[in-house]
Amino acid sequence: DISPATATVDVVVVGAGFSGLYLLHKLRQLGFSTRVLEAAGDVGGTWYWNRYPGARCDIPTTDYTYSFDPDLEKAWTWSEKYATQPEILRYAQFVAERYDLRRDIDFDTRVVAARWDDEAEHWQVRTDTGRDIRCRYYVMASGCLSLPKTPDIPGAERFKGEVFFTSRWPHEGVDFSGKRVAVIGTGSSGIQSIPIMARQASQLTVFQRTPNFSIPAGNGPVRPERRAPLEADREAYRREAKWSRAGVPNEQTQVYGRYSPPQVHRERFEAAWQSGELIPMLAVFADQILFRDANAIVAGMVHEKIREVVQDPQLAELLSPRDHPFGTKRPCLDSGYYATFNLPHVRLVDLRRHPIETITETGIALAGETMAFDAIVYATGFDAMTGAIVSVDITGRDGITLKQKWAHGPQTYLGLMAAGFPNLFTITGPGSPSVLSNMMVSIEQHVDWLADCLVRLRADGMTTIEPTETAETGWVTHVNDCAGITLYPTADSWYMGANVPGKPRGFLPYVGGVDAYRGACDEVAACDYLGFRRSGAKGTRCT
Ligand code: NA7
Repeated sequence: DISPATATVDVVVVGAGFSGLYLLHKLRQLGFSTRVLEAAGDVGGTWYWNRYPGARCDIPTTDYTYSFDPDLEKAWTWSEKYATQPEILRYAQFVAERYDLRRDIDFDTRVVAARWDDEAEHWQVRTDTGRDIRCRYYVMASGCLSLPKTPDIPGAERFKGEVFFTSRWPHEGVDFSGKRVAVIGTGSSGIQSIPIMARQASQLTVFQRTPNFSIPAGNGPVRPERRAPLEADREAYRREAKWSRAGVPNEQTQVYGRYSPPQVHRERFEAAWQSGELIPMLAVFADQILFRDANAIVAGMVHEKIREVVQDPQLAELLSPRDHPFGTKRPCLDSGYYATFNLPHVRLVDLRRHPIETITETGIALAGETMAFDAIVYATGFDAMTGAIVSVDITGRDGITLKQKWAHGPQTYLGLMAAGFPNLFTITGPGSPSVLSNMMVSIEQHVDWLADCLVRLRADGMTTIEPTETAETGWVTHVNDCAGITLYPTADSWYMGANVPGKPRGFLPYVGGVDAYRGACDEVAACDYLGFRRSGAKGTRCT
């Protein structure tokens, strides 16, 4: 059932974000014919789609950058501590041009299905353009936060005014001047965009289901103390990042919140707060993600900060997260978020107390109150980590789909491969550190590991690779055990799949750290691909 015009390549990669771009560059250098298929009209992935006002990275630009080519690093200078979406997109385009990547990318091409042919040992990949493609290795580099969640709010389709999704923002022409605007959702996208929309709109109403922790980004030029270690020894800095907990060099503290005095609490918290960075805030104390009492010290001090900014104490309380420990949902970085609620034309609606009854043709109806709006903005998040992967109909050996296999939660070995799906790789897949880390470091680690793996297969005359069920079960158990000793599973977060109705509950990324994870992946490769079955003309090898 494949069209006669089918092309055949060594590797098909889905997605031309930072994973797909680096993978294409690397595989090309190694002599693998590679085709990248991308649904968008150009490169950039997340940064192509998420163009909402105020969209920025939440990892500093000193770290959210490729490190694989020192000359590339020299050729690009970021303008700020946290880059804006347009600048990050320009960087992706710069990389694509520098390595002449676009000629091997099919844009406006969505992969709809992929089927493993066990006899021919290849994947048949079907796209929505009618052009199909055949490959030996098939890589999902489709991003962790790329499939928007459909707004599960009654009446959403009835609204006649303007509708926007932060995750699918129009390329130009949005102006809220003089308009009554509703924003639903207070995750990172809402928190970044609300202060800017408030500057334009005549009325801004924020519909909050769960308050989130947010830290002032303190954006501006890169601080000298952040630039110094990088400039002194770039290579050493990058090496440290690769072997750090979260992909950004940071002190690994031994200070326990529960065993240290209030003065130490205050000093350490203030230092992290002033850094305006997530990773120091997540590491104020060694035990903050393990024990509620230690976590409450950090959470309590953030609550204080909110009260210092928000003039109305009741409003400050509504904006203060009480339902989840600090860090169990990804905290946000903001520029003036809490202060926005002091403005007279900005209103907060607490959906826990006043749920939406329905969206109407002209606005939003709560019990006892109907509000009229010119525009509704959905900042309602994504089907994270697994959504984009299983949205493609991927059929492995024996006709089982990945969606079926993952019906009760994703099963992977190292977040890289799944038993029953030979030669299918997931970049930053579930069961790898991915969203708990600096994505750039995790992307490079996966791409490098995968490239080495393909080189080894080629050198050994092997044509297939697949994890054993035992290795996969062991890894899944380890991922769950690690999450189980932390507070993460107590939150209704997208890390837990809890934001998508019907999605199985389970901790999706690997919490053991970028350093431990890299060590495990390296060791697996060094031990002759421990836990994998490989086969080729000369037979099968299973270690
Ligand atoms: P998030 O962080 O998933 O935030 C989505 C927000 O939308 C969150 O406040 C949700 O409340 C809210 N939401 C979702 N569905 C609804 C409905 N049906 N009704 C009301 N409110 C709703 O997505 P973002 O795009 O902001 O950020 C994703 C990541 O991108 C972020 O963590 C950074 O890493 C970058 P909830 O908390 O589920 O109650």
